[in-house]
Amino acid sequence: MTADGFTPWPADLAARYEAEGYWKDALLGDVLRGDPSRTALVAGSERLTYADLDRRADRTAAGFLRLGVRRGDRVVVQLANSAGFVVTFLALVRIGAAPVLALPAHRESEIRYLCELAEARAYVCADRDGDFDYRAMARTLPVEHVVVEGDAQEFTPLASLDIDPVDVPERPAPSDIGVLLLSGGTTGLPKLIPRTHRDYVYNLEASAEVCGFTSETVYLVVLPAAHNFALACPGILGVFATGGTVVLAPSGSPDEAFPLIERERATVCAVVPPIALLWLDAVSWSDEDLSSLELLQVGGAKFAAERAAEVPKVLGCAVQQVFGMAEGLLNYTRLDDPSDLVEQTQGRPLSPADEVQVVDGNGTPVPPGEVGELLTRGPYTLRGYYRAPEHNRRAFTPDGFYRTGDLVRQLPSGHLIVEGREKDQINRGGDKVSAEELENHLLAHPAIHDAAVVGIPDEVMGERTCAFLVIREQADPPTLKDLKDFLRTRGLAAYKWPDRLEQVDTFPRTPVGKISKKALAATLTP
Ligand code: J2J
Repeated sequence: MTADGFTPWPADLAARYEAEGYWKDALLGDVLRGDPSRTALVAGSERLTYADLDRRADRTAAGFLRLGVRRGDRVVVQLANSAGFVVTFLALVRIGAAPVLALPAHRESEIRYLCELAEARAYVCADRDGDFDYRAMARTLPVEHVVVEGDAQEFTPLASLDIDPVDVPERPAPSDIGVLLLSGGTTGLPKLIPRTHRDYVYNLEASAEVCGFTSETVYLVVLPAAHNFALACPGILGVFATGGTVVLAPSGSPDEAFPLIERERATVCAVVPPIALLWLDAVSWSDEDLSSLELLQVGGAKFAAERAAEVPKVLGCAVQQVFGMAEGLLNYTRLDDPSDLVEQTQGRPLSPADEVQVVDGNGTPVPPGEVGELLTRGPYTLRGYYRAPEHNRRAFTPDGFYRTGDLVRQLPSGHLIVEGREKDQINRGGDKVSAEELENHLLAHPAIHDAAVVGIPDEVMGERTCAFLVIREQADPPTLKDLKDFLRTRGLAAYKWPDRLEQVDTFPRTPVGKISKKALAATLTP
């Protein structure tokens, strides 16, 4: 690991990725490749051409430079799906400062930690999210500069960074960290994923090619733009690199998304399974014209084969399953795959240079077609989390394969079927909850002696979060509402709060004395 917390690829592999053309001298700031006069971005009432967006990015880059943000700095960015997000992202990567992409749902517990871990030079946020005031939180954060999109109060308005462009003093190198993505997490604290300019450019360009993106593509963003899927798989950046149009929606709710599909003639959208299910239902009661839709990408959590088969019939567009991870490896079903592979698998690796192994508990490859843990390395998969040397020793094999914690089997065609998970994480409709992170917060409650968090099956969300609690003697057991209030006060993002509580006297143990979460989960099934 180098001093800046980044684990590089070994020299021989790096040389190979360069020689074979996966890594080019490419920078994230140069992805705006559309015709200058064409529409690049539609956000609320704003419509920006490629020329407009290019200019806005350069101007805001100048504003960040004036603030003192420089190449090699980190800036925590927490913005909703707005033009401000896109402009801020492009401005920062152009000056070589890495955006740390937080989700709008994150709260003080996550944001403070990210600011500290990344030693962020600045924090960029919206003014509010419903009842929640980001500015009030910002007042307590250990950062030099707070930049606010909207009503900035005492802070720097994002709009004030829009100043005359200047020459960038020090352009980033393609091998620099371009962006820091958030990991779904399996540990007590969130982890950051360093993505270099050149590996992320390869990620988005190769994805755009596999997904058939062209200058005619109109891509509707309904997931948070800060999420890897919506940002670069192929996402917003993949659209920019191929000259199409990005349309930002505030959410995946049919009330908001369907009118935008009709008005903008959207051709592609990426969703998580609960949104796909909602859309399959909503078609019957909504009267918008969705006929422009050509492709629905579904990923983030397992999408059932039966529902995948319904998409073309009900929504009139092709479906693509995407099994991706912010850590790197992306699996896509291909546009010309036979329907059984599209419906029943989660796709195959994007790159010919992706290496995958399916292994048993000893790290030995299982026979072809059998279930095991997925390990991977390749030209766009991280070699280490940012500033996390101890965790990295567990999360990677000695030869640099990332242990995904996903249980899969691989078909002779290379397609993967996700069969389960080994990692201690709940996948709540695509939102990832680290059991350990939630348990640590629960253990801070005065009435709670011990806590174990497990996922329970749910038809819509795939899984929901159940917290098993051992209550201290003589303490009053908290209700679910009490606990949610407690976790809100602790500044934990709401999607990580438990959906259900179960009080127990003791936890079942495995033969080696660890809490048996399997046995706990089994107590809930009839
Ligand atoms: C089952 N599990 C899946 C799928 C992800 C595209 C799509 C998704 C993500 C993402 C992403 C799954 N079926 N189709 O970054 O670019 C679970 C796995 C995986 C974890 C990664 C993208 N698609 N998963 O979901 O970093 O457990 O990325 O390891 O949020 O989601 O989560 P995340």
